[in-house]
Amino acid sequence: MANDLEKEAAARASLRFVKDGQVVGLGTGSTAGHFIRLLGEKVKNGLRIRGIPTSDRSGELALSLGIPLTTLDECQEIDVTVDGADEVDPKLRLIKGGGGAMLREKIVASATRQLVIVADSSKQVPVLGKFPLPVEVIQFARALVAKRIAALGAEVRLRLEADGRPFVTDENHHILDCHFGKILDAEGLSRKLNDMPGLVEHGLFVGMASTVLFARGSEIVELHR
Ligand code: A5P
Repeated sequence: MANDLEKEAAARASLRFVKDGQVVGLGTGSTAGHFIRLLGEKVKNGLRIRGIPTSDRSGELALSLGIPLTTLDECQEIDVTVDGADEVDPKLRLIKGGGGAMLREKIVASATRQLVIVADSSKQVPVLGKFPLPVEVIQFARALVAKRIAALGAEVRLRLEADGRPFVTDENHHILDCHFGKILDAEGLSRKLNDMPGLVEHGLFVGMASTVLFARGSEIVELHR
């Protein structure tokens, strides 16, 4: 619960990065959900923006709040995106994808001028890797990719739903949660993963976040890259 209050506080602090007339990337997860709800209030009060959601569920939430949406087909330049993260290191490198949306999240982040990450204090880490790295794979290639990632030293687990069936992403792929332990070379690991055929995307976001807003109790800590 304390974490949820921090998540909401961080989301509230990010509102000042959103300006009238902008195209806004809408992240996914509980912290981004707070942001979308708060943004919905601003839209009701007259703020004119268009949102690009990073998941079906964020899109549905935004529409339910009256936030107008656009798509990457219509608009390839996003002014600002506000999204959550599972871990953030001191160089603002991230692990994302705990909610399974990192493929669209990374695409939207790559088209964004300013990526603002909002997070509770538990997400701030000295080194990435305690949180298992989510990797999205084409179902056909799942076992092969799992074997190749295991050869890099990770313990690899297929993400499952509560009923035991594989979790399926918005793009109809599966997710492998990869326990690497401390990731000391995030850039190098990112490159190795990017080179694996059948691997669609992974949750290492390197050099993408421009600002991170951590809430620690009622205080907001702001970091810039
Ligand atoms: C969604 O795929 C993720 O990248 C989320 O941004 C991340 O898991 C953080 O989620 P919470 O805000 O729910 O902690």
